[in-house]
Amino acid sequence: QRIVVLAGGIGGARFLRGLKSAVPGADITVIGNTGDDIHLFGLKVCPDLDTVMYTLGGGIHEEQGWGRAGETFAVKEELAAYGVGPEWFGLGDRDFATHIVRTQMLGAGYPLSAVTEALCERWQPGVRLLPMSDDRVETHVLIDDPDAGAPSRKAVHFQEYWVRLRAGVPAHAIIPVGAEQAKPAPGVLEAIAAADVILFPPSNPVVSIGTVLAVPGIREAVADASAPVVGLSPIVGDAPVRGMADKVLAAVGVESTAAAVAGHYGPGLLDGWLVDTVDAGAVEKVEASGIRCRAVPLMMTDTEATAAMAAEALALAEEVR
Ligand code: GDP
Ligand code: FO1
Ligand code: CA
Repeated sequence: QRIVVLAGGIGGARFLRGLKSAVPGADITVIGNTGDDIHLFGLKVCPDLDTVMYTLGGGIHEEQGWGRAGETFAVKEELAAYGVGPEWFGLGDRDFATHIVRTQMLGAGYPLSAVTEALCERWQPGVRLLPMSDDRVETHVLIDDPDAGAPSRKAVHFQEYWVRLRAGVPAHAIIPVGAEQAKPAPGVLEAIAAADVILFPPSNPVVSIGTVLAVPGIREAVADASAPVVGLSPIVGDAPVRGMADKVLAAVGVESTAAAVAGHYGPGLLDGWLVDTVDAGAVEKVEASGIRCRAVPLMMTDTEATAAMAAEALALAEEVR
């Protein structure tokens, strides 16, 4: 069974762990969001690709959900001693090595997809991990500029909005800079076309899955694929389980409800949608829009619970096939 999963970081990675456990023999291709990528200290950091790679490869800091287990921060402290920032982004020593290897290979001319494959040789995530694109795409967030004299707005990198500002200021727009010119990475469109099932894990619908779909050709390929497309709601009880999905959904004019997120993807893209049991009231509304919907437990408390979610998603895919 060929399964294609469009994924962000923590939500995507945890879901993939459950999916692997639910269908051990499956051939899984992950199309990872690279809009969160940021250049720091001359290095290219790919948070979502790394979160998937470390989570499936056994290197993740489990409680935190991102970064390495057993991490130390000597390099960060030394940089701070030189007064070289930004200090708000926590790069650990172990993690730094990943970014050094990546940047070195990119500098030698390898595309990000080849670099990701090389990094995965070490981590053996058990899935084929593809960046959505080899081209640079950077998600920016439009916020109020408090330093300007007259009321005005400025765009900041998504990581600055999320990590430095903790999504504590209004987001007026989400801009995937470079997406329009980006091409899908080698293998992305082929994997979508050849898939038996396409899944949208409980990832951020705007800055993770939305950014992947913003690469020209990917949304069209998913819509045209012969495989059923089934998503799992990242919104439970009208709020994100973690993160800032409510803030970025508001920025694109979408309510933070499981039904509204399904409507945002639309029946042109989704054949099936899973909502949490607390949102069972949304099922009728989603089905009225032409998307098959079921209410099942959607909290990824452990691998077993997550595997059950993945099994429900695959069962719904069979139903709509
Ligand atoms: P990020 O890149 O680290 O933000 O990770 P993703 O974009 O892949 O996933 C983030 C989304 O996953 C957030 O909107 C969360 O609400 C959602 N999420 C996290 N844990 C859970 C969970 O246990 N259940 C559900 N349904 N959603 C979750
Ligand atoms: N998230 C934080 O909240 N604070 C950090 O300092 C931070 C550092 C970091 C370093 C490497 C990495 O791969 C991820 C990191 N993250 C950090 C997580 C990341 O910013 C977010 O989880 C996602 O990009 C949000 O989608
Ligand atoms: Ca992310």
